Amino acid sequence: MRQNIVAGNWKMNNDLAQTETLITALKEQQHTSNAEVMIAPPFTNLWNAFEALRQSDIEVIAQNMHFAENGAYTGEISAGMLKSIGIQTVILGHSERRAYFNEEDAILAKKVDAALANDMRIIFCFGEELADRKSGNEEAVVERQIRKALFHLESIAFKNIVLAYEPVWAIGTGETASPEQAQDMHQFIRKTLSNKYGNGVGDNMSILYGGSVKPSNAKEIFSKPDVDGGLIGGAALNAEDFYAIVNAF
Ligand code: G2H
Repeated sequence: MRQNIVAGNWKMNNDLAQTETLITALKEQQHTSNAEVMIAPPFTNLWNAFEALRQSDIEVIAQNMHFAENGAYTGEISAGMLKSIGIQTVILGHSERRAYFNEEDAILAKKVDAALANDMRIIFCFGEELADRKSGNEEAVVERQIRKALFHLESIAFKNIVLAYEPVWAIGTGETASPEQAQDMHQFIRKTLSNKYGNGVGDNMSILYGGSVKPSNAKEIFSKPDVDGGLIGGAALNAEDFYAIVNAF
């Protein structure tokens, strides 16, 4: 079902001691909204974070995984490994994975299948680059990213998927899509899903916005009818800022 979600993507930040400090600060924050809260620390800190937050309402999630179950994939982590330490949700398709690690649509489709086969929930990220928006191709690019990685699935699979629209030009740049730009694209995404699978899938999909969300702009972005929350990078590294965003509904 559609729900409000705020997920903190720590990216490659925070060693073990820093993770413990940030989690202590997160636990001291008041949670006054109805948003589900998630944090995605680096792999090395997942188990400690999971243990530290076991009794809390913060879900610890992973930033990535490999599509294979196991085998000769040096440096990689499988869905089964994540599940074995209690991780239920994984971010897939982040633009940094696409840009720096050559994760193309076909690879992402395999990762999606592997996560679903392991009963994991997915936060699936996508979004256009600046050149796409400048040439008016943002909807075509987003439609293609969704179609190529997800449209081989049965509609039932979408129960375990959350979408995160992250325009690449707004990631870590300080530049944010305007609330209207986010709303327009989220509405388009919902319509794209409904056209393929029927209104049930489109209407029930949680669609997050990501890209330089901060305490000062979260409320306005989250107030848009088709925006169900955010995937937060930089501002998730500070507990007060993160909870200002969590509570911005
Ligand atoms: C987009 C976002 C989190 P930031 O990558 O996924 O990062 O909020 O730093 O733009």
